[in-house]
Amino acid sequence: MKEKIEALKLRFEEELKTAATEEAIEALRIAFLGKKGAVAELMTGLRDVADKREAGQLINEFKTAVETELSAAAAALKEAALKAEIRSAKKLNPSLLAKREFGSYHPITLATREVEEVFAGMGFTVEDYAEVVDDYECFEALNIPKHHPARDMQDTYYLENGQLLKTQTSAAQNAIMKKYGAPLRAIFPGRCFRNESTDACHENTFFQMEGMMIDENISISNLIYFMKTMLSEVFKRDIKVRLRPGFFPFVEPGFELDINCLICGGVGCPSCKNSGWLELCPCGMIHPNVLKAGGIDTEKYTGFAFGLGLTRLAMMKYGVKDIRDFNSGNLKSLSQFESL
Ligand code: FA5
Repeated sequence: MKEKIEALKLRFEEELKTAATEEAIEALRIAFLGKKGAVAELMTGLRDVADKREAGQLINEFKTAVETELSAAAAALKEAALKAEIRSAKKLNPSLLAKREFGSYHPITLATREVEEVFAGMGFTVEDYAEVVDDYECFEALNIPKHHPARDMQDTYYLENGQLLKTQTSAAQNAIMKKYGAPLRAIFPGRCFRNESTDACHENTFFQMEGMMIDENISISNLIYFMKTMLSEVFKRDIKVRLRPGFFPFVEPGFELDINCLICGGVGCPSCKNSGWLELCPCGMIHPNVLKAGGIDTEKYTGFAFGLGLTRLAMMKYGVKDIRDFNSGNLKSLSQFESL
């Protein structure tokens, strides 16, 4: 009996080494501990043994050892499977699943974040400002007194208390100058409103991103450098731009910065009003009256400002032909940006 048990022990150890699956372990359990298994056979063989007590003890010890080793092997197998599952779970991107269930970022949000990142990398702070402002902030502080013809270009929606929905992010310039003083580098994206008819490149509600840099010796070269850097970082390819004189009462000199229409490649289409160019980012050197209104010492400091048309930038970046699609709430067109 002793020899038989020793032989079975060896066989068990050998077979256990190769049992690499739950099924193999279960088969081993049946082969050794099952009703017709090796241990049951040993028990039957007890009849013919002289020292039944000692043999019975040996069989029990063997049975316990087999049970213990089998459950340890099963536990080790489970742990290995769990570890493998955790390893493969790393490759799972839970945000993608969430996106599929809950929607995705709006392309204007994506464009805004990208531009913010570019300017943050160049030391600009990102500011937030109200959508409802007063006449002083939106016009007077910007060198646009009452009845100035420049107001005609920016009709908006007025509240009964005289406040208005801001027509331009420039409306925050005065408050931000007063908040930080000079030197100053800030960008401030925001929603703007204009009471005007819409077409493929005009909306009554759209986004701009204003930028201001005020310091000693700031010149047009600084302005051109920052505009070029922003455009090349955002579009990540060569695009044609043109700078031409532009009139805004709050800058002197002022420029219109246009980009070649990326929808039609410059031949002309409804997205660029058939001109091949899209007005994207007017800019200029901040007018001394505006600096003074913001409490800046004009003897010491100069600065530039720009008003980037963020919604138009998103149009060009993502190839959206009609600006009105952005506010349409049309999930079919907006869901295209899910993977961006
Ligand atoms: C302004 O709003 C000035 N505040 C910009 C500025 C800031 C100039 C600082 C100088 C210094 P404008 O009205 O051109 O300028 O608008 C700026 C940009 O906003 C336009 O080039 C265009 O890209 C975008 N934009 C203007 N109106 C609309 C509209 N109705 N729909 C969509 N985008 C528009």
